[in-house]
Amino acid sequence: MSRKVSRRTFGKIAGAGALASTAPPALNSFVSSQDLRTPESIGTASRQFPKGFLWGTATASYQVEGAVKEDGRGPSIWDTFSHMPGKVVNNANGDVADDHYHRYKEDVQIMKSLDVRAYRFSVAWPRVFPQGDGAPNPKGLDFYKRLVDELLANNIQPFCTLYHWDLPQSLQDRVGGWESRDTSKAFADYAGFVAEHLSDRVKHFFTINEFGAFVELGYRTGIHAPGLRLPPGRFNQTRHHAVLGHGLAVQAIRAKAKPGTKVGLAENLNICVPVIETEPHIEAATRATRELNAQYMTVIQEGKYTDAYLAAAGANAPKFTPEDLKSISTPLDFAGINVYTPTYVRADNSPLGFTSVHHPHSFPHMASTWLFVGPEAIYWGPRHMARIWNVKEIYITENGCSSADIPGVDGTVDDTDRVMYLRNYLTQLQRATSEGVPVRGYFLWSLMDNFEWADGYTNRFGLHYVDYTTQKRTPKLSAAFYREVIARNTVT
Ligand code: GBH
Repeated sequence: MSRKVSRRTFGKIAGAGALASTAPPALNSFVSSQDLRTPESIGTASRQFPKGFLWGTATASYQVEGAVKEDGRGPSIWDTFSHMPGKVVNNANGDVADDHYHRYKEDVQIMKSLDVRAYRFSVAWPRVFPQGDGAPNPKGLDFYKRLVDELLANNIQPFCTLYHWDLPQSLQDRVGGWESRDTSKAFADYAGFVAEHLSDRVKHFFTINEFGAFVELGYRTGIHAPGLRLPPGRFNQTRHHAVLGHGLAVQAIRAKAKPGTKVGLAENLNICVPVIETEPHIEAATRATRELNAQYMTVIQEGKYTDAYLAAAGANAPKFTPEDLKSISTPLDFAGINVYTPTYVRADNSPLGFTSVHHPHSFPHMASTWLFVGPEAIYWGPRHMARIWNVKEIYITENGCSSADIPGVDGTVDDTDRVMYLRNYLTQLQRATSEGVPVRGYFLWSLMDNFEWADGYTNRFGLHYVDYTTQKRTPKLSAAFYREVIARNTVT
């Protein structure tokens, strides 16, 4: 006991300090202007977000809406896929999901209770064009008009995603989905049509959500709809058609929407984080970000595929024309990135000058095993976007996590791990904005628990717990946390 200070002794010393009229000298020498004994000293001005920072939440059509056969909606590839035995955990599907199609007014009220100022939702393409192309279905579009009106009446800005993976089944059947340029063109026509009819009330559109997920999982590994495992040549061509669809959609939206409408995308950028923040590793992470996003964000921003990607693909490289590249790289008004996990990168002497470092077995992750906790990703993601491609307006279009949420006897969910996750990511996001990285807003994934694709209903990402038998929504501890963040515009 001689040299170590026991906890109890330390408590006494600290208590004595708190009672004294001046702070202990040791603290004074580090902190000049703050009294650490007051609650006000926690969450100081240095943790503030810029004035007018837009706080929001996000969802996607198939994950929340349900009502899959209502008002003329056609089937999507996710209806088909989720009804195939063994594709989704517990053979779950989105037939009902959160029943948001009928409960959207209640859901706008739970947004209101968080005091979010923005909501990112997606339009189900097969509600608007049940066959993907051809005759539109006005009743399908009407749902989104009602939703948007409800949002605006509650002072919440609508941000509309046009493709969050629910491709009309008819396009898959008739032309092979994104394997065909016909789908790229049909997507542009649909996007233009929606923008024409919603841009009187929606000012921000995202074309496509996460090329890096739906193309890879749907057409290469087969874990997502349509469940294909294409050989490399056909697969690279599919990637190309997806970015082409994005570019053509940007042009169609510009042609049809009201002046002042802004258009961007929401990509799960492969975010390269330097293993140590020293110049060589930072430069390596910057090079890596271009190369590891070559098929999607890089070609969209630069109008060409990187030499390294084309060389590595060889005979399997996508076939394209110069006009394709021009369409793909049509300038955007803003970029959205979905931020979950980091890819750690270090500098080396290889031809490309970097290596990505695997997560060791002990690396912490959330309830979803892929969701490694790397808060620095939300600092480096926007920083790379601004530095590499000079993007002037950035949104975090998704960030959040799954947690093993189990309600207590009184129904509350104390998701302290989600609060920990969010606090750490927001701290890094604030670091970015404080350095002048132009991040304008943040959409937390998700407003409420929902259909988590191949994981069914097992992994919950919501700020609100959803009881799927009663459809009751209950705010979790993280909802109270997020409300405070918004109210104070600071990391709390
Ligand atoms: C986003 O994807 C989606 O946009 C959203 O719809 C989703 O609900 C949310 O995040 C949470 O997952 O099965 O091991 O191959 C995030 C990026 C990419 C993460 C694919 C899961 C599959 C891992 N996703 N990944 S694995």
